[in-house]
Amino acid sequence: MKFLDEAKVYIRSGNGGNGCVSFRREKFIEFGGPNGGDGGKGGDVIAEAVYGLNTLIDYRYQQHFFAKNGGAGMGKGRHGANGADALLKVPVGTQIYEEDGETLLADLTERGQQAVLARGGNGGFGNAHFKSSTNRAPRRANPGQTGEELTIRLRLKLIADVGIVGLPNAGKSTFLAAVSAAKPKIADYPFTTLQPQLGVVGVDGREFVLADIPGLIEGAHEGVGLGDRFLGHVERCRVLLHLIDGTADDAGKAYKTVRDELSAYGHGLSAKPEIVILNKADALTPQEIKKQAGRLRRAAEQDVFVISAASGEGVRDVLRALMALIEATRAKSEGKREHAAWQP
Ligand SMILES: Nc1nc2c(ncn2[C@@H]2O[C@H](COP(=O)(O)OP(=O)(O)OP(=O)(O)O)[C@@H](O)[C@H]2O)c(=O)[nH]1
Ligand SMILES: [Mg+2]
Repeated sequence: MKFLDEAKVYIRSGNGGNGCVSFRREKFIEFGGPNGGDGGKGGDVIAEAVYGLNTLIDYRYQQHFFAKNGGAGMGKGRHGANGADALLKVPVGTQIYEEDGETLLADLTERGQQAVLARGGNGGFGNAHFKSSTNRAPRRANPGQTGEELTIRLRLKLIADVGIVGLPNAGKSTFLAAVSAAKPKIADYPFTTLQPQLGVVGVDGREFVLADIPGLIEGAHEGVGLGDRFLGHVERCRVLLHLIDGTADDAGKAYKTVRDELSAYGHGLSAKPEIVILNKADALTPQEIKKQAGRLRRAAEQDVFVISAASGEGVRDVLRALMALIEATRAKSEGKREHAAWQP
């Protein structure tokens, strides 16, 4: 399936049906009175987060979504039919913005969550509605209200527990392939990965979702390389997995380059808990490992893992550490939620 994380869509809700002007006409019944029914309500345009989608590619092919108009009211007090809603199914993690791309209309982060993007117009009142003691034969009815029409932008921000960041060629995709069933493209040239990839990782009977995003290089926040637009997918991750190529000249420098890009991007990325990994240990001598790990430890100011994504050496320990961190942050955010709910 092709990946697409931004889409522009035109939506229009249904117009309300017109009210009806009509009078009761029956043999032997004089002054039958008004009996024009109300118009039906126009359909809404609704977005719903559904399970099993991880791209907005469908919105490249269909970009117009119109809800149905309400039916007109009729004689004998009959109400017009309500117009059918138009439903936009989007992946969990989709944000919906106004046309400007900045005003957030809805953020669908949970499965089944819905948002009404455009409300259908109400139906007009039929003349039965306007009868009163002084006007017993009203000849007026309201027209239905018109629906809303707008352009919206959908932006998908994947919801993964862990986001892998690093320079190109650090072995991010190799790591994803080693720990999950995902089959990302792996090659020894930079920018092999052009789109985020997801994988589900099982460890000790529990699972988490891992996202591999395209490599970052110096100046990514200014658009160098593939830029930093894919960092949006890491915004919602609980934990960062920072992979550094052990065969690089200076692992500490490589680490700092990516950290600088994360801070320049902002959105709280640099404050996320991070696990730092020296990769490609199989291609290094023990002395080189020591030297590079030392540089990395000093740059990151924390302990580092030494692994080989290619041979799988050390990978299990990393997964365990990730799982523990994820659970710690989950507990924390649940605690926070409870606390927030408790406040009056
Ligand atoms: N020797 C060795 N090579 C590795 C290891 N991990 C990855 N590589 C190699 O490094 C190269 C880059 O690997 P990728 O997984 O494509 O790197 P990436 O970080 O996803 O790169 P981009 O997608 O371009 O950002 C490939 O040729 C891999 O075979 C490792 O543990 N040991
Ligand atoms: Mg890759």
